[in-house]
This record gives sequence, C-alpha cells and structure tokens, in this order.
Amino acid sequence: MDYAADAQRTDLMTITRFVLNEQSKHPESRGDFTILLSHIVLGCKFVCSAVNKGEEQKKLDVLSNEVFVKALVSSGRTCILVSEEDEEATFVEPSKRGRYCVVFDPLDGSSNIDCGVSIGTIFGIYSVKDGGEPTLDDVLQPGKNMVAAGYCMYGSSCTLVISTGSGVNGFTLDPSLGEFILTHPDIEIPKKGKIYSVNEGNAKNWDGPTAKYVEKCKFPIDGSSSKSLRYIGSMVADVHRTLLYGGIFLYPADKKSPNGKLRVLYEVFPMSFLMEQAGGQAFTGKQRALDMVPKKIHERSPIFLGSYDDVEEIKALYAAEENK
Ligand code: AFP
Repeated sequence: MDYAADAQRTDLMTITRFVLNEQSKHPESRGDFTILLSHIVLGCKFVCSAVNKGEEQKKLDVLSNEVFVKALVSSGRTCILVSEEDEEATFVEPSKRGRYCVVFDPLDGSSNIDCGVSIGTIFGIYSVKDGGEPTLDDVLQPGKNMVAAGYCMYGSSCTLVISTGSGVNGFTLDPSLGEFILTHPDIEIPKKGKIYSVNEGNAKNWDGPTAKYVEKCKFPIDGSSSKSLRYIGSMVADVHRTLLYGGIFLYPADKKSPNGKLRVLYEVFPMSFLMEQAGGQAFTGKQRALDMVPKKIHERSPIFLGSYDDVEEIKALYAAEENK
C-alpha cells in the first residue's frame, strides 16, 4: 500500500481550509474575508448545478445574478456590488454592510450556454476606502488595489481559480462532497507559450501593432515555430487555458470598438490580477492593465494578457509605434 499517496488523498484541502490557513498568517484578520468567500463559493455551486441541468441562457443569466447578489448581501461583509447584469451599482443597506466591494460577471460567455461550451463567473474584491459613506469611488479603484480576484469555470469540471495576492491556486468541485478541493496549487504560467488566442474575424479593423503581432505568431521571422490559434470566445475558458498552458489572450481595440469589448472592472482587472500573480503580464496597449483607474463601472478596455515573454513582444510593438 502506498501510505504517502493515501495520506495526500485523504488530507483534503478544501477552499475554506485553505483560506483559513492564509488568514492565520494575519493575526489582525477577523475572518470577514473567509465568510465573504464562502458566500461566493455558494453562488458558484448554484450556477454550476444550474448549468449542468441545462437551463436556457436567458434564465441562467438572470438566475445567476440574483443568486450572487443575494449571497453577497446576506454575507453581511459587502457594501457595494457591481454586476455586469445591473446597470447601476448596488449599495448594501447599512444594517447588512461590511467592508468589501465585489465586482463580478455572474455568467461570462453566456452566449455559449446553449451549445455546451465552458462559461464562468469572474469576480474581483476591493476593500472599501476608510471612513464615511461608501461611494462609487470605492469601486473605481485601479485593479492593483484588489485584495482578491478569481473565476469559476463551468466546464467538463467545475474549477475555481483564485488569488488573494500571494500566488494563484485552483480548486475543483468534488460533486460527491460538495466541496472545492485544491487540485492546482501555486499555478505559474509558462514564461513563453505556443498559443495565441484572439477573434481574428475582427482583423480588418485592428491597429498596426496588433496586426503585426498576430502576423508574427503565424509567420515568425526569427526562425521559431508558428504559434497555434485557440479561441473559444468565452473569456474564462480562454484565460484558463492560457494560465495553464501559456501563450497570449488578446482582445484588442479596433476601428469599430476603440476601447475593445471587455469590461475593466469584472473582466480585465480580475484576469490581469491572476496573470500577474501567476508570473505573467497584462497590458492594455498603453499601460499595465492593473494601473488603469476606471471612470465608469461598466468601462471597457483593450487587453493583452498571458505569458511574460509573449506580452513583452506586444509591448515592444506598441512602444515602437509610439516612437515613430
Ligand atoms: P458573451 O457573454 O456575450 O458570450 O460575451 C463573452 C465575452 O464577454 C468574453 O467572455 C469573450 O472573451 C468575448 O466576449 C468574446 O467576444 P467575441 O465574440 O467578440 O470574440
């Protein structure tokens, strides 16, 4: 009998246990974050179950949003919520308020639901700025101020990937236990990848540096092999693959959409936070993505994120364009 392997298999590191371990490193911590996270996990389990039952898109979008809003408010640890589904931010009533702001897309990639492609929930968490009534400024903070970010992917398995600012860890839902178990400890993105991921249907409207970069992926001039193209059209699935296998995910600006398509607060920031925490980079075409200061809650930004060296290349092309 392999006692060592069995010991590992039976010593289950659930997401709650993992976060409590992290919490014990901060003696001042009161456990609020652990409580908040357990409510996010509940929302993820609900959506996972609804997706598996094959609910139709419209219903699932609305249901997922309702479940997350209710779970977050009832945690008693939030004060402002920004959801992709709601035009306005939700200010939690004073009796239920806590010190966290949560920005989230309850069901990203939902146009893929009806054909069974992987979709996901994306979230980012800020601490409310000190003192006074919470205001929109509490969520209009640069991404680098997030205290945690993550996503849950509803695919062949249900995987929750999270960073609280010291590395990235992945947990897989064990349906028989109803628990997320640590399956991907300390995720590090490969320094350079062999895959690029972009909607090439928009190529005719791209700017020079993006067009040049994608051309180089297909026809490298330095003798290296061409990169493979993989594009699902569901950010969580495309970013998850990029995180595990390396490479680059691009949603650039184009002539029709000068700010790209993806939303800063609940798509660009959380995924950029995870990429940096895993050793990669995230760039907007102008600056480090996490340095942006959003002016509106549903603002969009172009984004290039992934392996360190691959993002370096696109940064060099934009720098060269600027110095022309
Ligand atoms: P939907 O939620 O409408 O399916 O959009 C998904 C998404 O916001 C993101 O998950 C994808 O990366 C991106 O849009 C795909 O956009 P294109 O269809 O323009 O490639």
